[in-house]
Amino acid sequence: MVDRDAIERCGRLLREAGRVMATTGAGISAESGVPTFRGPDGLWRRYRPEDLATPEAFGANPALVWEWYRWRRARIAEARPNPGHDALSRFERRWPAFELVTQNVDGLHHRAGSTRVIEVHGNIWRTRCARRCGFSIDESPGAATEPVPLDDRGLPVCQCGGMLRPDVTWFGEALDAQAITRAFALAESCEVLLVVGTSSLVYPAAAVPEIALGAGATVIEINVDATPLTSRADVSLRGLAGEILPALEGAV
Ligand code: BJW
Ligand code: ZN
Repeated sequence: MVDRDAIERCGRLLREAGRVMATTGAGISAESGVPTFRGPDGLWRRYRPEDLATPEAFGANPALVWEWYRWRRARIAEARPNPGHDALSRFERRWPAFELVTQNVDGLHHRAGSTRVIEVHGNIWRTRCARRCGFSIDESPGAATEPVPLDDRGLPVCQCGGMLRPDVTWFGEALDAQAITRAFALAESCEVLLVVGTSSLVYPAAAVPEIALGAGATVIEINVDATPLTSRADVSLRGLAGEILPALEGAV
C-alpha cells in the first residue's frame, strides 16, 4: 500500500527542487528477478561473501568465483528493467541535472534508458585483467566483441598472460576513485536525494546519504524494510520501488 499523503508531500518537495539525484541498490532490481544480497532471499543466505566477493576468494578459487558470476550474468540477461528503473530514467528529462549513483552491477538502469549513471561497484558484464594491465572487454549480450581465450579450466585469460575477472568491486577493494568522488560531490550539492532499495550497510557507498544530510539536503528513502538510514531520512516511503517511484513521478 502506497502512503498517498507521504507521496504528495514528496511530490511537493521534488517540484520545488532543481538539483535532484538518486542512489540505488539491489532492491530496485528485485522486482526484475535479480536477487538482492541481504534479507531472506538474498545471495548472502546461500553463499558466503568471503568465498565469492573478495580478491582473496578469486586468488584461491577463480573457477568457483567465475561459476558464480556466470550464473548471475545468466540471471541478469533474462531480467528486464521494471517500472522503478523506467521512472528513474524519465527523471533525467524532468530535472536536467538529474544523476543516478548505483551500487548495482547489473546494467538495468542503462537498459531502462538512463544515461547519467555512476556505477560505483562496477559492471558485471565488463571483464578486466586481474593484473590491471589495462585490458577490459564488454561481454554484455549482443556486444560485438571477440570472445576471450579460455585456459584448460575454461577460465578467461588476458593477452598479458594474467587472469581475467569481472570488473566489479569486491570487499576490501577500493572503489573507482573518479566514480565515488563524483558521487560524493553530487551528494554534497543536491537538494533532494532519493535512496532506493539499499540496506545502507556497505561503505563507502552508504556515506552518500550521510553526506547529503550533512549538507542540508532532503533525503527520501524508498525501501520495503527499515534500514540504518530510516530514522535519519526526512521521509521514509515503505514499499516496492516499482510502485513508489512511478507514484512519485505522478505526484511531481
Ligand atoms: C526493496 C525491494 C523492493 C528489496 N523495493 N526495496 C566502515 C565500517 C565498516 C566496514 C567498512 C567501512 N568502510 C568500508 C568497510 C568495509 C566494507 C563494508 O562496507 N563492509 C560492511 C558490509 C560492514 N566495504 C568495502 O570493503 C568496500 N571497499 C572499501 O572500503 O575499500 C577500502 C580501500 C581503500 C583503499 C584501498 C583498498 C581498500 C567495497 C565494498 C564492495 C561491495 N561489493 C558488493 C559486491 C559487488 C559485486 C557483485 O555484485 O558481485 O556490492 S557486496 C554487495 O553489497 C554489492 C552491493 O552493491 C552492496 C550493497 O548491497 P545493497 O545494494 O544495499 O543490497 P542489499 O541486498 O544489502 O539490500 C537490498 C535492500 O533493498 C534491502 O534494504 C531491502 O529491504 C530492499 N528491497 N526489495 C524497495 N522491491
Ligand atoms: Zn592483462
